Amino acid sequence: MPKFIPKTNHIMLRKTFLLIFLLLPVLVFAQVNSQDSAWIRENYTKKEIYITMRDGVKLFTSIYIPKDTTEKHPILMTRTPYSCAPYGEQNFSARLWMSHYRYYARENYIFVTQDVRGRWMSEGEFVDVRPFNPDKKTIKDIDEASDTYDAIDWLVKNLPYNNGNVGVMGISYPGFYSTMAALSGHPALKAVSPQAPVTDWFQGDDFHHNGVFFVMDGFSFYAGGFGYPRPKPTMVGSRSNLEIPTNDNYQTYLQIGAMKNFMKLTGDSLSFWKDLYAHPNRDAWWEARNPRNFVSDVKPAMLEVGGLFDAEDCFGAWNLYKAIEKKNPSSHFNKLVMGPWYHGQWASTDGTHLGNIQFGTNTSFWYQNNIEIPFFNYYLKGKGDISKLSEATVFMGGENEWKHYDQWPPVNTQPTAIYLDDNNSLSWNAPKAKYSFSEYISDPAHPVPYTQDIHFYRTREYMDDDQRFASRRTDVLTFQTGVLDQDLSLAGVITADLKVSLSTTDADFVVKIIDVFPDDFKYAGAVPQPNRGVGGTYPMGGYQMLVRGEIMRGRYRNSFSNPEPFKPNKVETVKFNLPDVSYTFKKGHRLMIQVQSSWFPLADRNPQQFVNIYECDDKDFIKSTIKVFHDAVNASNIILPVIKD
Ligand code: PG9
Repeated sequence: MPKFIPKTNHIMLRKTFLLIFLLLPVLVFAQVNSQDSAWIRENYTKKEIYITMRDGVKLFTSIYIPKDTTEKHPILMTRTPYSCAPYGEQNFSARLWMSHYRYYARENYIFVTQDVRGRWMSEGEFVDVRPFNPDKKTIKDIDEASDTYDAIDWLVKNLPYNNGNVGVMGISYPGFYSTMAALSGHPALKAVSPQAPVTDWFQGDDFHHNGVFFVMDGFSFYAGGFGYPRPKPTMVGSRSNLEIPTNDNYQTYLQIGAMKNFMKLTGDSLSFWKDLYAHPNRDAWWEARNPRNFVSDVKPAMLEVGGLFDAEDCFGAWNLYKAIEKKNPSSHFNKLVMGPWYHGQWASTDGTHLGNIQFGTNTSFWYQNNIEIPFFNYYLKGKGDISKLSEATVFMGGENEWKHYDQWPPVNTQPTAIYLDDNNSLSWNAPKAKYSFSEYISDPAHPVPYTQDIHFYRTREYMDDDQRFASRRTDVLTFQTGVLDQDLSLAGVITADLKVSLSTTDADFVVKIIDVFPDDFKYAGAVPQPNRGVGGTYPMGGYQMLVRGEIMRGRYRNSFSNPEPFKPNKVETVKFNLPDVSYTFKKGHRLMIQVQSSWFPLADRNPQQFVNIYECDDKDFIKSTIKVFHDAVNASNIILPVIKD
């Protein structure tokens, strides 16, 4: 007779199995790691040196060298503002065995990490996103490209057993330094991979999207420590002495209030923070810090990599690739890889999901082993064949498949308008009503949250989070199609073309592209949902998945350099781009568009008056009644990059 297990134990049993299911990979990974760690320590030595730049400034450089002297080895370098740590020639970086670097180690790469000028143990003065100087005349004319040139020159001339080939790779801010490396012009530099590269901090990376300040990321990063002066080389990072309550960042940032209050908190010590306040509009200062202006005549092979759900530098990956593609001959090797990743996830161990959304396979491992490592092996070791790598390798969400294109956007993509219409609907045909609009009151005292949960920090998962919390707000407009009778695949940039009027003289506009799952949707099999606890499940039926969101400061509707006030109650066009997407709305799903005028505290609040947002007072924040028109005369629409078979 089968022994019946009491019901309560069934639950315990299920949780135990799930715990093992979740922990097993960790246990296996830990075992692999200890083997890799031991192997690397046995087969590598570490050197710490100063390399002297052309102007005499010395940059601290950490070098891991294979003990193998039977052949010459390639050099893979990262230049970083985030430190070469751990310092000390006996202390090895865990990245060598915790990340996919362990595969490069098995190929006997020489690893070089360098503290950029003015950071950590390097000498000199740090300048945020130091402008590239295309007209360097004397040894005093330096930039990050010349520092890279000087570093590479020393390495290939002085490192024993190097094969004379150098690659540079970096994620995020190190991605910016990778782009600058590509402009160095050193003949030994054969391959560069800017990954989620900081590219344009006004237009779409980290600090601003379309001129809207991303206050939570910016303040926590700069006031959290990065922005403080570093008077002399140090192994100890600068820390903030600000005591900011962070148990609920929506409440915290709302209570701090106007941007001028943040400046009071930071005081006079954060020079770049003051620069941001001094350049509220797109100007020459911002153009000088936009590498896209300088990426012509790029010599190394380029591999731009980014995450479709990257909350920090999704813009940089897409748009650096496009700029290099546009400014260099078609024969130049410049390829793009965009996966279903958060910021840097492609260099981690798990590319299977983000938040509640599953991607079916370990996309990070696939990318590492099929694209990045073969790319550097080909150009730095002359090993393998990279010719079969497509121009653009882009993961198609919704279908959960990698797609391989000869160009980006794909040749069969057709910009197609979908129109906001009456009854909260979306239509492929222009509205017929003579006069129709939807309206809401945007109240800066009660801004629309960017996520439904309470958090200490900005989450990664907001990029594909459930938007049902927003749909329920009266200050969020929601429009959706009927149930799709066939798949709808989008690949490329999305353009919002809104016809609006305000009762005030300025406002922001957020447009969100959302996949509405069927009410009976659920993922097959047990799936890890770490943000819902072990064995926790989230109601995926009816899930409103954020596919892409973007914000636009209305004052810049005609020019990012010359902002203009709205005339109250006059209908005007607010047209702006959302970063590229690669997503299929499956048959049985719906396409939803949400429109709102705040996204807090991701983005700073607009006082909704034409005032200097960096100087205005809390009392200047006022409500605005916003009308979004959808009629035959003023037909708000979203231009979608539809793949036509
Ligand atoms: N792109 C990230 C960042 C840089 C600077 C400020 C805020 C974020 C990063 O380098 O991780």
